[in-house]
Amino acid sequence: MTAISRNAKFVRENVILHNSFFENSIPLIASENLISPLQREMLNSDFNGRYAEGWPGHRYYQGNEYVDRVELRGIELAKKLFRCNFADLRPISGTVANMAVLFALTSPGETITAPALSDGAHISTARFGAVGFRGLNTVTYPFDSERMTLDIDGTARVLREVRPKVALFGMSLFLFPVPLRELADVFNEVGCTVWYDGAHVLGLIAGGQFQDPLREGAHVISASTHKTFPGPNHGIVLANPKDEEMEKALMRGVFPGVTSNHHLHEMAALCIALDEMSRFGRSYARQIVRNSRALAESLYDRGFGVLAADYGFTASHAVALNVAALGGGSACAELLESANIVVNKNLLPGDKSSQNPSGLRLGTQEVTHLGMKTGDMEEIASFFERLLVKKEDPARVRKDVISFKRGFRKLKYCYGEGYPAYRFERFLR
Ligand code: DSN
Repeated sequence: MTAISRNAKFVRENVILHNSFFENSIPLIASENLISPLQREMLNSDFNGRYAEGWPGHRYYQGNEYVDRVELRGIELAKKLFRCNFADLRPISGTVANMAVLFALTSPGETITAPALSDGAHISTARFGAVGFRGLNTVTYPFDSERMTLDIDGTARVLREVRPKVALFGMSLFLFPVPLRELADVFNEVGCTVWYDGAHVLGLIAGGQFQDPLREGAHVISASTHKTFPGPNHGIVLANPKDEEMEKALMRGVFPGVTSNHHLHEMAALCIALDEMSRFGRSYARQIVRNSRALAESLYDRGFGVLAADYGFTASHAVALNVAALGGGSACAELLESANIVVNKNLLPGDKSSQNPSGLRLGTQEVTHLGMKTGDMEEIASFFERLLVKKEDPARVRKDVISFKRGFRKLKYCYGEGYPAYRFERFLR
């Protein structure tokens, strides 16, 4: 048998080191998560190497009998879980889902309305992101940075002034629901299609612990499927289309608009995730929100500048900290990483530099997936205090982080509960 090359060994060793780093770390990036053992099986299957362009039953390739069965079942699961008439499991990421919606619902040269990047919107809403790629202009909504949500009157004014064909909502720093209900009359008056980027909060929506956009005025949700929704790295479009034309446009937007093949192994894993969330989603999402509130409170009690303090800190998986006085987002994130706590620096309203913003964004969806409860958030907050406020030696804090994390290496809220979350399966010696 041919021996494994040095390059191949190098790659594998570094992937194993990465696994081990996360096994010994506290993961608090608000856009990440772990997947269940059954989903891993799907990722490892022959679906990985196959093509299935088109809609199930109307493919351009042979060999898709079982792929079609799986995808059709997944579409049904998604429609049931999110109570909608249309689901497309083919977008290969959240940004690709966004591009598909743009392709379907807009034409170059038009103007859409969207939240501003500096207020926590996703890069695909920016001129240098997918919106610009589609050749669109954007008018942004005013933001209430005390409440960390859209300024309702200002947003209504923008909608009335611009009268966009498409109004986009949804954030990457997503602390509170979008005031869709409050704006519903304006949507009707303007006649716009309401599009909700639900990537960050998809698992909370599935678990009934956040807002329910499709019941509150949104026509379309685009999302990635690996944040609070603990599925594979993939995307999804969900909708109650206004008419058949819109449904067809959404389908065409995904294929042939912005995808060719749709990564069938991920699609199969997504089907499992949809089923798992219909069983475990409610308790998982409930615990995520409890944990983020507990984390925010513990950090606030230790003197941290937790945003939206007068408004309950958060109603989602995310917590935002202003750490400008502690050296800024960049320096604080690096210091935390040196003690095996993984977060990201984040723009806060008013920030200009994305390289050195004043914020940190934290998310509790992954630690919750590993079984942490509100009491464990106290422990995490104390690590933050020791590092960032008391300036304790990161090596000492790191030792305690590793020992704390030993109790949280197994998955919860999925089939095969208790499965080792960081298991690396070697096929070759
Ligand atoms: N950039 C991701 C995030 O961290 O929010 C979303 O795509």
